[in-house]
Amino acid sequence: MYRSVFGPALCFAFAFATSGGPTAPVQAVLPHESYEGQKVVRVTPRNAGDLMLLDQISGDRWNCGPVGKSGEADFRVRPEDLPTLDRAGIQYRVIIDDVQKLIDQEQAGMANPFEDRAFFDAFQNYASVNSYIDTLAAAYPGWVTRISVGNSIQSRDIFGCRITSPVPPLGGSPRKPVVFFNSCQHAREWISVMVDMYIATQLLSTYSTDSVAKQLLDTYEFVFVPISNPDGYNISWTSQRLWRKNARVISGTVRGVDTNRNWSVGWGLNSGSSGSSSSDTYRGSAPFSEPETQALSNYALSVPKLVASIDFHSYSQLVLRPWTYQYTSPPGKIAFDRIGNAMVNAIASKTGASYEYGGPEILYLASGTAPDWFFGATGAVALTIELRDTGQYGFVLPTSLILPTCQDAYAAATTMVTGLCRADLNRDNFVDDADFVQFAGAYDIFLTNAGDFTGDGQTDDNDFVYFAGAYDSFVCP
Ligand code: 0X9
Ligand code: ZN
Repeated sequence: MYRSVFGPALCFAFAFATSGGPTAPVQAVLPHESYEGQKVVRVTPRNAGDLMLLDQISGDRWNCGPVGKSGEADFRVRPEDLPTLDRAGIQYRVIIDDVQKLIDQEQAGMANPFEDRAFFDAFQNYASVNSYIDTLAAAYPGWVTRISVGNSIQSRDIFGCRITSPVPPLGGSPRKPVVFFNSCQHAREWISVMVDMYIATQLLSTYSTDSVAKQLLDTYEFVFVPISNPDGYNISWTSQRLWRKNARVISGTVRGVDTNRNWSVGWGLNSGSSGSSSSDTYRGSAPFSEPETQALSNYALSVPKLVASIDFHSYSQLVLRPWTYQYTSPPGKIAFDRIGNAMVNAIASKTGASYEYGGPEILYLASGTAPDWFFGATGAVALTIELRDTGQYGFVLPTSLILPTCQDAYAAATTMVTGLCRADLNRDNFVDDADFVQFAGAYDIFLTNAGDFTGDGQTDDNDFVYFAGAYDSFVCP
């Protein structure tokens, strides 16, 4: 029986749901891969030549881009490749000595009898997360609605849920403004799935005791898509633990597209992606060539007013603002900075973990990413969060770090949304006359949703009431 954070009803429902839960009848598409003896090395490439050599030798950079944070990059390599690095004079540090050993430890933990184990004590596969959504919906009828945003290449459901409290939206609006949290575009980043479900769970289970959760669920609707790349996730669970991309077949074999290089804003620009299907950052044949990115973006566009989103990844402990495809500052950078810095401070005071906030200069350029599209195409405040750790375990995080990492993410997510300061339309951190001018402009056009605070897709009298209230407070939180 599972121990449950919700009490006996949900505990029963979850145990039941996982005992014979739905499993997609899709066979494994790739041969099993062993990583025995393979290492992850942290290097400081001196130039493009070093990077090319490392890419050639490794074929698996654990943080995928042209330049690593502080000039560093992590690569998975075979032990027999180390002398080549030595000969080339490339300095490196072994940060993981045997990748397969870590994976074996992870598997051993999973194989233990699940007695008295709660959902967040172990990583969960596609079927378990799928059941968990039903469990949440059953435990909180009227608060949680199961959704499907579409299907993957191999026809797996890209499921999720919408969560809000029964408190009605402002001004008779049919729907509250929406916050969108999606995870696991990258298959091997298992912790991101747990984090997505934890935020949903925590908002619901603390609503009656925590004023922040209450305020958030009363004001917004939250949309969670925990597994944005279900085919890749299945590959990572069944045959190749370190698979990153989706399951796109190219020239007869599953090569995969990096869905986080397939979005239309910035697609293919500035060497922040690859045109080669063998690359881990392959951008696909065209923007939105992949059903997964089509489904997510269409869902986001169907929402009358999207206000914020987080795309969860691992690892490196970073909070990243747009743009990811270019170094040029985004409009409203000052508001991003206020929110991002508040988020890393909130994480530090909640769990003690140290995250860094910044733009592409603290990681690398990545073009065609989800957050650049969310920000560029919908205007929502959009961030990437790279979860734990900083390289000791990388993608193969021990189960003991699931809950602490979930707590990092909950602190970050709630701080982001409470800090939105939506009436600060020009995003200069003050709700003042300049915003009023902008609001009045939107109000005149009426149909634009630029000044839509109620979430009904238009700027009208109800929004004016909201704006007037915010105007009194003047400074953003
Ligand atoms: O490369 C990615 O897609 C993300 N990193 S990961 O290691 N999880 O693959 C980061 C993309 C977002 N941001 C920037 N590069 N600025
Ligand atoms: Zn990622």
